[in-house]
Amino acid sequence: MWWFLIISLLTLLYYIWQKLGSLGKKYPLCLPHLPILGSLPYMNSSDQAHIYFTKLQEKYGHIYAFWLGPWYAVVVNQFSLAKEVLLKKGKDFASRPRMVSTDILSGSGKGIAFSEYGPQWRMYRKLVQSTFSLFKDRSSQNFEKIICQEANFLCKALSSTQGQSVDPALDCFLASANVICQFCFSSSWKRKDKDIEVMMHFNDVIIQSVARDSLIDIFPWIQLFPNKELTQLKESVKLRNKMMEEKIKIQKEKFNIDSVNNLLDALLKAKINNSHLTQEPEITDEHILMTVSDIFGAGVETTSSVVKWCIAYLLHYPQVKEKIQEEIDQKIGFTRTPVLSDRNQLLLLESTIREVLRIRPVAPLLIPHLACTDSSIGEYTIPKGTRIYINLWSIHHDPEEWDEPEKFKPERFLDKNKEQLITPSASYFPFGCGPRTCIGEFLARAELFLFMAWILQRFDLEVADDGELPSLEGEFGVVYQIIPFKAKFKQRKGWREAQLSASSQ
Ligand code: STR
Repeated sequence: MWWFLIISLLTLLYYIWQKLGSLGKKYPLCLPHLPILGSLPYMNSSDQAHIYFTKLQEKYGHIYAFWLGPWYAVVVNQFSLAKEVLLKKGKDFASRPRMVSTDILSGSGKGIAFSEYGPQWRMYRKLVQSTFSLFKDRSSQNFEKIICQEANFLCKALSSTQGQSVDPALDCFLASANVICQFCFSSSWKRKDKDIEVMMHFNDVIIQSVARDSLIDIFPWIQLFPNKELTQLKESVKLRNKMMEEKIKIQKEKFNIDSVNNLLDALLKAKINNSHLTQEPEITDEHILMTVSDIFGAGVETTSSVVKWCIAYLLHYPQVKEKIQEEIDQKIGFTRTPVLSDRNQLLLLESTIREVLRIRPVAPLLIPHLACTDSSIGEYTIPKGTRIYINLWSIHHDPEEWDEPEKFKPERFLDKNKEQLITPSASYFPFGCGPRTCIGEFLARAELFLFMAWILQRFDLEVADDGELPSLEGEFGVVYQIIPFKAKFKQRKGWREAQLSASSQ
């Protein structure tokens, strides 16, 4: 009897304390929820998450909350609120939730992409940023040179298909993998290396299972039971780590502290320099592995995926492709290959890439953020520990900001006279913004421009023999991947003739 009274009293006190604590505070509208399961029973939609979250705005407004099992989460669908989260109060929301899947991938929160906000994350990010400067303009190993070399291999591989229907995935993957591989390890793969296909496969598994709120990320105790998805993820991560460790081992043998040439060298040097400092964050072999693997994974998957989306859209809109080619013919012709400074000239190509990044953002929900302190968004209180989903998809498709957002219209990124690139709405940040903004944006933009310019100078893109256009509906994951498709890459007449006349001279 007594214990019953005491428990009731304590419950009542707790309830009153909670109520008092939230007095005067306003929380975002929340989806209905039950104990333990949270809002999950009310969220059974067949739509992909970013589309479902976009639709929920009609009922709940631009910002709303839900319970992902035991986790309180807030979805932000509007540019001005997202800017507050990412920029204005960037530091309040710069952490990442710990999840079973990301812990498996990142060795329990090491590396950069999925690690908590703090001195360790900052140090690794800075190390990567300073390594980028080794590849700037004047250096003998500058990015432009590396990308053009890979663009050349990519075009050679496409020409060897002799205009037959092929899936360009492997060649796009190889091209972006080799750019980032030279940045990380000063080495590259050959097309016939078996590793490439293996890597492409395990990357797909990782992308489809990491940070996408599968049940193991909501109820961690589920991992105590046999789980196929989890086993597959663990196997893929093991394979990835093995492959990266092999690369690291080879590069370590060549390491010379006085000649730092790539990311791994920079990390190894920092490890030696830090070893006698007790206050600096730790640099262990596992941290190095995870940092390099993050940069590698981020560099490969994102670029190759966008190149494929660009090809797919140009197959759907051949008139856009023709106009880009006219511009290439006029401004470059066939006597030389495209370089980065052509970006100021090939405005249609640039605007097409920008439009592809708008209409099919690489990461439609970014990577979930975590409030590291009590804070607010707009008029709403956000308690420490809240997961924040920025719905980039709805921000890029907001009808208040974009004219006919569902339509593919590259010219929206050009001024009236089509002479200058513009950003018609601020509601656009394909690479995120704030403290966690994409670290490789300039590299990605350079790769996208050069790969596409090289391809379109040489090839006409045609629909595969079966007449099927690529699906423009992708597969939801931490990267919004396109479903595999085939296309024909036919050498352009002008290019062929220019080659013949060059070889006869
Ligand atoms: C791809 C697969 C892999 O092997 C390793 C990683 C880790 C970094 C991830 C990357 C992934 C997917 C794309 C991410 C990137 C970090 C930043 C990038 C999520 C899972 C984006 O935000 C698009």
